[in-house]
Amino acid sequence: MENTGITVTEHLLIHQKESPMATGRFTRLLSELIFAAKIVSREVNKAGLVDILGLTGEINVQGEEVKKLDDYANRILIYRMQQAGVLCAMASEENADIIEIPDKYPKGDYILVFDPLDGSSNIDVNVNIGTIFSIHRKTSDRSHATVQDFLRKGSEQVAAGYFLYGPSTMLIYTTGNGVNGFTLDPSVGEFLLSHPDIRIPETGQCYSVNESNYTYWDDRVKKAVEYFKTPENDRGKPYTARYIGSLVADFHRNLFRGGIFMYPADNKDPSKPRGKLRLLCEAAPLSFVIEQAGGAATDGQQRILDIEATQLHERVPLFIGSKKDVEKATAIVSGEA
Ligand code: P6P
Repeated sequence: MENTGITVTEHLLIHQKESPMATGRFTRLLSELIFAAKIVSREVNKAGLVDILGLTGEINVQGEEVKKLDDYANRILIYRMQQAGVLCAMASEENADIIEIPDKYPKGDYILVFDPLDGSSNIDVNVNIGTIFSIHRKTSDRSHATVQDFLRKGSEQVAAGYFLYGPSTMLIYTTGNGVNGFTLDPSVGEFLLSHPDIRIPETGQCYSVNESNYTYWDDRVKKAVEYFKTPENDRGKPYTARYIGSLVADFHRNLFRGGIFMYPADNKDPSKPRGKLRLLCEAAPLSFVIEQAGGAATDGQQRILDIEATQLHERVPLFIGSKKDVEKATAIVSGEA
């Protein structure tokens, strides 16, 4: 059993030989992400005390009202990461275009995509929210990164994970050698290894989906959701319904308890025929984590990590969680069962 209580840096050093990713430059990238997350965590934890819960009055590229904490988290991440000297460019769920690294800062060959504060609609009701991140290496020989450098398959990610701001602040991430969980100890300001080698149960006990979209689903999606609601399934009893409405929180619970999260395609909003969730900054990083933990993730037809993005803010249906549950849902949605 790995010795819990070590810091992220110590953990990276111990596993240096196993993970080609654990280079000094990657360690610097992760350290800067951690620094930014500590600042965001501090602000989230006092969000109820200062006038930061209101709206900025601005609208982001997704057409969603930007809450001050969203905007704050986005600015902190961009500021910290642009001066880290390890990125050639980054992209945020809050920004329409890629974010170049100013010439005054040194550059590296990592590419970072992030959702600065996912679950933002829950900020002012004090529900868990999170920061999701995805890391690629630039492979093109272009002198400057372009959006083309971001339009990759999720299987090419070199690392991915999320920070969860809840009763405790956690970091869950993978570099392709399993998944480890670290919990922030505010008294020392360090993320300490608390959940080594996380594995998701092969089948779960809960299903997570926003059933208010029922009338907008096609018949196969309705049949797949029904499978989890009735005793006519491989468990012989209904799964428990659990839906927080904050992707990171729902994902994190299912990662430890087992189960399936679904955000299917729906015809609710003609501008979002493939559902609401974004491929590059939500589905792909969480799919890397779930597969490394022994789970699975599809868009109802194919493996999320096999999908090559065609645009920066591409949306994708998402079925993610316990391997057997995702396989069953995918078989039904794709018409194979
Ligand atoms: P709905 C939050 O805004 C978010 O992007 C995810 O965190 C969450 O899973 C989803 O939207 C909830 O969407 O349509 O069920 O409210």
